[in-house]
Amino acid sequence: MTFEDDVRAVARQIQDADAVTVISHIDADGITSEAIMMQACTDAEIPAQSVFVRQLEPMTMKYVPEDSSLKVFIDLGAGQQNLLEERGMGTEEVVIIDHHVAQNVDTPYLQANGQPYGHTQLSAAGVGYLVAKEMNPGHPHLGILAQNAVVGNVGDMMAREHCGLTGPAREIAADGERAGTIEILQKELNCYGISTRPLRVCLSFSDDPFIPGISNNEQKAEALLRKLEIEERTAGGRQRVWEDLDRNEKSAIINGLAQQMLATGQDISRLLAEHYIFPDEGRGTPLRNASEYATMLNACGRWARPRVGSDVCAGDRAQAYREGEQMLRHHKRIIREMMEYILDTGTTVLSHIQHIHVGDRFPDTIVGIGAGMALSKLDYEKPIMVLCYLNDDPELVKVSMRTNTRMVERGIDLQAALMAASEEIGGGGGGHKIAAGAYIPRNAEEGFAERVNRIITEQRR
Ligand SMILES: [Mn+2]
Repeated sequence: MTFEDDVRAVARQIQDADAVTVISHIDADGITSEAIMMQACTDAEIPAQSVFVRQLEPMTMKYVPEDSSLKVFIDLGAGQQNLLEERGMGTEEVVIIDHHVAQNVDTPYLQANGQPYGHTQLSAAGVGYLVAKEMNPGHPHLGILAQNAVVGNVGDMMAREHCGLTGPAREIAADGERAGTIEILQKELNCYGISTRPLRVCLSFSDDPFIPGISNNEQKAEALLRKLEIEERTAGGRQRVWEDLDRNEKSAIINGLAQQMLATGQDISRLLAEHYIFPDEGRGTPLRNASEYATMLNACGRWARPRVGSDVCAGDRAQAYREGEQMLRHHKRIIREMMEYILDTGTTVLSHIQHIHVGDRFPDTIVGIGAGMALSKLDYEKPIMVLCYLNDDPELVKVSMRTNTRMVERGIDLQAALMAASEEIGGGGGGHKIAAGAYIPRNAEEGFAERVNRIITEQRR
């Protein structure tokens, strides 16, 4: 079997279903995945409904209806097949579209997953797109679905490692380009917020790559723009964004940044990246490019309104779009408040990490993002650990850790550190080298930071 065979088999099983239930996850990849599958079912005239869950676990299995519909698990399921087995679900009742590591179980559930075939930079929305394309040849909505798929992939950091999408995910972007719904900008500055962030903010927030003298320093970013004689405002007084700049202005800034990096011996290989623009969206709006679009969807999901995001993906630019914008503003405000709280309160600094406990001041769903933002203003060599209480579980403490690419290059692996430290005390953790989280019992909170500090000390090269 090849990956293409799996995609085809999954598409056939969905096409043969009398009714479908899509079960998906609440982040940008999950929301776009759901939107793609729902559109694919509508176009194939299959009655479909959907369910969003924060995670697929014993507690949330109750949201999966016990009816005769085909259950399409997307962006989840591969690693939780035991739960499907325990529920007594047969192969005729389930398909899985995922990109997470698959569990080995006795029931051979049909699955489309690029991961075992080496497509490691293809998220669930990407696989869902391939299934949708297979279900409806000459698909009327392929251009929009390609957009959704690119947002899901970018939201799941599939463009990060190689400064752009690769493999099948890149081909999906090219499908969108052919359909006229995506514009691929090559060799642009590798930064976030090219459609909405004022220039100096956009430059000073970049930390991958880290630009000495510019990253974390808005005044210096402003000084560079002044030196290069680049206007920060339009004639009408509006703050300009990266997308407003012309070719010459862009190259002047890129050259200026490259010089600054080379002067301090930095590697400039990550200075440029590919961006994915949606030309039908208004300039200056958060849906104008894939990464900012993904932020809006994440905001909807994290504040328990994934359906608002899903409606935006399906094309609603009225009610749902307004609500999405509100969620985004709220999301950014609370994250900023959390960052200010961390900076005002100060972290407890150990030899190799820094930590802070925010109690129940902020929802656990944004603590990791706030931690990352705060770290950009703190000693970057010491990964930050933020602990918080969960309002729905008094027994547990959530731990979020963030570091940056420079420290990962020096051997830091937060996932390994948190997994080792939390498993010793009956907790559990996961994530990536650069960002990881764990849940630990509340009575093991004391001394946990010191435990992680010891592990991180050993990792440092
Ligand atoms: Mn995903």
